[in-house]
Amino acid sequence: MTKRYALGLIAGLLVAAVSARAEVDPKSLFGEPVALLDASGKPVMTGKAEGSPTAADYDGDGVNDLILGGHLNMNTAQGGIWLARNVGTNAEPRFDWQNAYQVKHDGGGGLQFSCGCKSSGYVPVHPVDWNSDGWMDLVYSDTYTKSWVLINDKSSRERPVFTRQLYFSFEKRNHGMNSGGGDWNADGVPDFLYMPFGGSHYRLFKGSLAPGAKLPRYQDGPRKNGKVLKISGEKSRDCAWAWNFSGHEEPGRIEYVGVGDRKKGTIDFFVVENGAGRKVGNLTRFRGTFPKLTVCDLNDDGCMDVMYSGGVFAKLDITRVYVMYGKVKNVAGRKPGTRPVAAAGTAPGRPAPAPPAPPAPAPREVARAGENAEPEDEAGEVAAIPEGFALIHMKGGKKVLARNVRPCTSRVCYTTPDGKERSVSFGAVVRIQRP
Ligand SMILES: [Ca+2]
Ligand SMILES: [Ca+2]
Ligand SMILES: [Ca+2]
Ligand SMILES: [Ca+2]
Repeated sequence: MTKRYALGLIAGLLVAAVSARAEVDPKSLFGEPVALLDASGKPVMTGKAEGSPTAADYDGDGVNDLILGGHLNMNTAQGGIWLARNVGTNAEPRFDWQNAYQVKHDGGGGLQFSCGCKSSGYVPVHPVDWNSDGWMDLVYSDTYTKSWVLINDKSSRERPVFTRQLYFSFEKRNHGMNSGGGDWNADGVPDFLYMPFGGSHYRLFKGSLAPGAKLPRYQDGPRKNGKVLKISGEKSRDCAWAWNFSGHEEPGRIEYVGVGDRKKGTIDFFVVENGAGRKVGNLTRFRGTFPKLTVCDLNDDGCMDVMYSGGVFAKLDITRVYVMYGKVKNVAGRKPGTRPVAAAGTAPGRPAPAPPAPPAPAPREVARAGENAEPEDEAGEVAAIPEGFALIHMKGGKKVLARNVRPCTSRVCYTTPDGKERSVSFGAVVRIQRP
């Protein structure tokens, strides 16, 4: 073998190795779809056509709750937004859909609006903190006329009432103006993606995170403030949510999860490289038509997850809500007052690239033997909840300090500070407060 030939061979192998690494196997990034469960352990069936799910901790108990935009039922063009508390844990969520709260606004009426027609209007919802006051606000779209911001009036954590203000008006009212979200500019902060005219182009409203804020806000309207993202080739036209899913994103590369074929219900993985888009592969298929998806870290394990639901004119059974838990650590830890840490060689705010990891067991609340717990004082108030513990607020005002709080056969089980195993019915728990 000549020296020149050997060098050429090595160079060729290196190129092949780099190319092989650049191509992601989308299915390796996520677990199999899991149907979300209700408080009794049965799959949540929303009964809301074209349900668009996401999650955030709206009541501030440290556990992510379910947020769903959709139609009032399976055969109407009227839309609304519902909140369902997570009465389980982040690792083992149970959503109290039976007592889902329909979002109210401006004086207390249930928010209800036309979202176009019965079969194609949907209500994407984004949890935000628009005014950085620590209370969850919402951004939503009615698909056909406008996007709106709902500002939390801070009257109730559990049953919030919002004041509605215009985000921006759409350019026409005779087209389905779709939308998506996630991080499109590689700064680690979710953005709002406007996909007008059935996704004919993408317009980006950048997200920002105030110091100490847990939820972002987006760049202000009007519509023309959004920057057009030029993407040639294949792209999702219904719903597109970007993130550094593989942990390997480089400058000029965007990974996103989108609805591929809405009638077949396919949810696919796409990559944009220097403005050229392509579908890398299929992730899953929703059983009904018109699925809608979002990305969020539902189980709060630092790996971005994909949530989806959908269905119209169909049996309730179709309206389940699914999550595909992410397997790659790609969400920077955000504690109050901190920002995602920029790693060397990555864009600001990006977590350090990490190779796809094997599925890790979902994080559990670890019981720490011998840890001193703050006792309840006479007034029933606990000054500070020690790390690893939660405060269970019971009906009637009783509060119990507990660790290892988890759902178990339609009850809430927990361990007392002195190590005793106890349980209480879901119905007796008002909320679970974490430090
Ligand atoms: Ca919560
Ligand atoms: Ca707020
Ligand atoms: Ca961003
Ligand atoms: Ca996750």
